[in-house]
Amino acid sequence: MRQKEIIVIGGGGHAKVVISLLLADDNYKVLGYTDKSDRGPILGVKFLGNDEILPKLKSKYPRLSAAIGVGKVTKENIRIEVRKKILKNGFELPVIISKKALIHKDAVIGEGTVISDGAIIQVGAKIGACAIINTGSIVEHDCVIGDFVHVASGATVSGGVTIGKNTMVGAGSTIIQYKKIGHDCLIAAGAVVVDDCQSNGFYAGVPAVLKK
Ligand code: JB2
Repeated sequence: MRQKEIIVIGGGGHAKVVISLLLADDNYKVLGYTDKSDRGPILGVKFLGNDEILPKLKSKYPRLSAAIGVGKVTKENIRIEVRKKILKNGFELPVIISKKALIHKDAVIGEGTVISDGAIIQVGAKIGACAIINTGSIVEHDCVIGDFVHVASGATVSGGVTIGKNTMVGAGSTIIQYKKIGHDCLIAAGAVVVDDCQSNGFYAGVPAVLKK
């Protein structure tokens, strides 16, 4: 079997997880990672240089893919800029799914989305592009999750929930069924969301309330 060559953009905590998922997948050969500076080998994967090296890599490996290895979702979501760099340089942006995740066959997952170990994606769920469905989180039936959303480790998104683009669902939080969460929201770790959430809002607590 011919392995697909891939690089990871970013060399921090999320990149380490993405690299571990790729190393566990025989379909991929990880050539290295880029970052602003050398962070040393990550699980044996070498530093290639900063992102200025991307055009050179593309000409050397015309079928090269890239994975977004930057995880933070802030107001200025750097993942959006990293995606632009990847597409501008003509790299493919594959979906990366842990072999230890459970994905229903009818779920739809957009390009560049990363699904980590132990995540469960249920029937009818639709996940946009470049999202992170992190370790041990649950996206229940018929949820619609926007581009660049990060469902952090251990969060539960109950059935029929919709989440707008760029929203961060904090670690261990719960959103009850059929609620509508806007874009660019921050749901704090451990929050329990029982009402709809407006775009750009920061919600925390049990039950979660809008914070000023
Ligand atoms: O444009 C970029 C760029 N911007 C930041 N290109 C490249 N190639 N690299 C970039 N970086 C690099 O991403 C930074 O220089 C830094 O080395 C790395 C981010 O590392 P950090 O560990 O700070 O964050 P992270 O986003 O990898 O991980 C966070 O988010 C994950 C989802 C952590 O909070 C993790 O604990 C969390 N699981």
